[in-house]
Amino acid sequence: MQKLKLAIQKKGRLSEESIKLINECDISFPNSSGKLVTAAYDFPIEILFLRDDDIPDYVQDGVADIGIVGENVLVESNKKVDEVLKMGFGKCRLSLAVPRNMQYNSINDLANTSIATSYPRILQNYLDAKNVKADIHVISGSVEIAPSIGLATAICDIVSTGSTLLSNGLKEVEQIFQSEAILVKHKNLSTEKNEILNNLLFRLEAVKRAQKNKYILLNAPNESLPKIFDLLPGINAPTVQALSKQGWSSVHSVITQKDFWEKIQQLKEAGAEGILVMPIEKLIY
Ligand code: PRT
Ligand code: ZN
Repeated sequence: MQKLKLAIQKKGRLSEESIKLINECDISFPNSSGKLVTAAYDFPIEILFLRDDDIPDYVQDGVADIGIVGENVLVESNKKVDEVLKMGFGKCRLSLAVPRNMQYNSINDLANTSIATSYPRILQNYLDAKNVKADIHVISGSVEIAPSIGLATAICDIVSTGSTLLSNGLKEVEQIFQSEAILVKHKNLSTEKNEILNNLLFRLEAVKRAQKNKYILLNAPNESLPKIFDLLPGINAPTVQALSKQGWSSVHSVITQKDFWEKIQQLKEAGAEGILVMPIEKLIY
């Protein structure tokens, strides 16, 4: 039987979350430290541990069938692969930043300056779209020190919390690209491999959906139920069971993580008591 080859980052910001998500799909593999490739025990998949920059290339060439990589790396690489699923982690942005004391009103202020970056392609596309000509200085690491050593006027780099910019005396002036980890696939997978991928996607989606929702149990007097039902659209109508306490019911439902605290408050105000909230492991529609 064929195995689907999945490339993930060997060591770095996406490694832990990638492995965690695979494990949550009930796919386990031996401790991988130091290995380039390992096979899962309980799913027809092989995991390749690579540098993130190599993943788009490997997937394009079919050395790996699928891969998890940052959209920033993928777009910069310009490799031909299909995007399958946004993973919901590794979120960051690619931004332009300048020294804090520089007057900055618009991107036109960067015309004819030099900008240091590890993302020349994305930056060039952005500058072209804005009709700004600047000299792009490609460096592979520690981009944030370029202005202070006189290498460039501005930088274009990944920002997450902004603390790296702050501690280097820089300010973020334009966000040019939003990124998160994404699952990509080789353009021509065999039917058999596509089938394995679909099984994996079914699991991944159930896990991701579960992470976005919570299971909720509450008690309420029967006269409050109509108001409570209005607050609980859920995936199905909520389950209602009579309590031994006369005139009271227990309600079970699923609510989204997004507006969770607001909903709990509203449920309380509507008469709910003894609200119990639990994580969901898998959620399948
Ligand atoms: O060794 P390998 O080549 O595999 O790893 P790498 O060092 O190239 O990549 P790594 O592990 O640093 O990042 C992998 C991916 O994580 C990136 O391609 C992004 O898609 C994503 N990601 C998410 C980030 C960040 N957040 C991030 N904060 N990548 C880098 N950073 C760096 C950024 O370059 C800057 O130096 O963190 C600094 C800024 O962070 P803040 O929080 O100070 O703003
Ligand atoms: Zn890298």
